[in-house]
Amino acid sequence: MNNDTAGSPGEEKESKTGSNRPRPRRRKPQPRPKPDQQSEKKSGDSQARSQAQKKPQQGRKPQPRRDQNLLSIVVPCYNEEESLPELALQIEKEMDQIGGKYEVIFIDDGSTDDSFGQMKMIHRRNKRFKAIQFRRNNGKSAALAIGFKEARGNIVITMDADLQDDPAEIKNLIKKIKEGYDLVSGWKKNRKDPLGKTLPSKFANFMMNKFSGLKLHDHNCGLKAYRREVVKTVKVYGEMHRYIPILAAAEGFKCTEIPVNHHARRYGKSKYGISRLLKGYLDFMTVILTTKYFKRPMHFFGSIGTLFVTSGFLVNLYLFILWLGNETYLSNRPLLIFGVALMIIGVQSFTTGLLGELLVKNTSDSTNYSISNRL
Ligand SMILES: Nc1nc2c(ncn2[C@@H]2O[C@H](COP(=O)(O)OP(=O)(O)O)[C@@H](O)[C@H]2O)c(=O)[nH]1
Ligand SMILES: [Mg+2]
Repeated sequence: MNNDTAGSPGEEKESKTGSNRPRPRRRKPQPRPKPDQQSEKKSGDSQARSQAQKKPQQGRKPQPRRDQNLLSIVVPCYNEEESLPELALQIEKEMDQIGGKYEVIFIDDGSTDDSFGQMKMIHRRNKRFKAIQFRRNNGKSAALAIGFKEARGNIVITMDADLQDDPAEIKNLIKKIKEGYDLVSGWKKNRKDPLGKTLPSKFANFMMNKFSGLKLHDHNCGLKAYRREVVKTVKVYGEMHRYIPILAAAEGFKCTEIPVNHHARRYGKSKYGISRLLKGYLDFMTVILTTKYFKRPMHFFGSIGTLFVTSGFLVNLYLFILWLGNETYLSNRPLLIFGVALMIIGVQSFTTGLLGELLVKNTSDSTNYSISNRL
């Protein structure tokens, strides 16, 4: 309860009658604070009380407020203690040149080195730098998801913490966003990474271009710029950070890319090895299937089912004709099992599609389309 109950109906009446009794001290009536401003305006013991009430929910913050003129820079970080101080200096220098308000949100994803200690020092020096620390390592997607949730700016930049991305590119990304794009991805045209990284990456980009419908040279560049709506719409989890442009394009956002400067890793080592490739592949399948067929599973499972059932039927028809002509005993033909198996798999795929359709029809989510404007 707020102590600032200025202008309550009882008090109003008394002052109007002009009685001689000493007037109770009144404060100037103040406009009722908006719900999200309330916490800032409370004072004195009311604040203490509200803090005491909040205690069990420590760490839970109200939704961050939007700031039209703010640029948010989200930096996921895992064991990058050596790079952080220099990265902060580079960002500060760049932002001083660009001008305007900005915030940097570091997400320390359960680092086992002193990354968070470095973030603390940077924060002490410059309060525009904020840091969130996960208790354990949750992965880059989780870190980005929290960064996106916390970001208050109208434009959100993401960049790696390892000094491989160049903050000098921020202005170019913003320029492109202002041309009317919702997402601008960096393209490490002259990538300074070993062949063991660049080759799998080339293959992954080829597959993504082939199957997703969105053509980019470098889907998985850490350096990107987003219009706020994109980061508040696209759901990033698992290892989905690689596919944000595809997910955004599937929602109807306008995506493009610009070539960006890339540096060789100076400190520490790369966190992405072969083991993450498999996860990436599985997430890729999920992205393709959900973005293309989420609202119409029958189109996917139904067509596979139909293909299988038809092939099985043709195989068995062929055997049947031979059998009619007394040319073969069916017990001698393994092809029969193949034909029957094809038909069974086909029917199963078909019914899976049907079940999927029923689920889509019955979930409240089935009309959850991303809307850009209303009049
Ligand atoms: N939050 C989070 N960030 C990570 C994780 N692994 C890597 N990163 C960050 O993602 C960025 C790119 O990682 P890096 O190892 O350099 O990948 P590479 O550039 O493809 O070799 C760096 O800023 C890392 O600190 C992780 O598990 N969680
Ligand atoms: Mg890197």
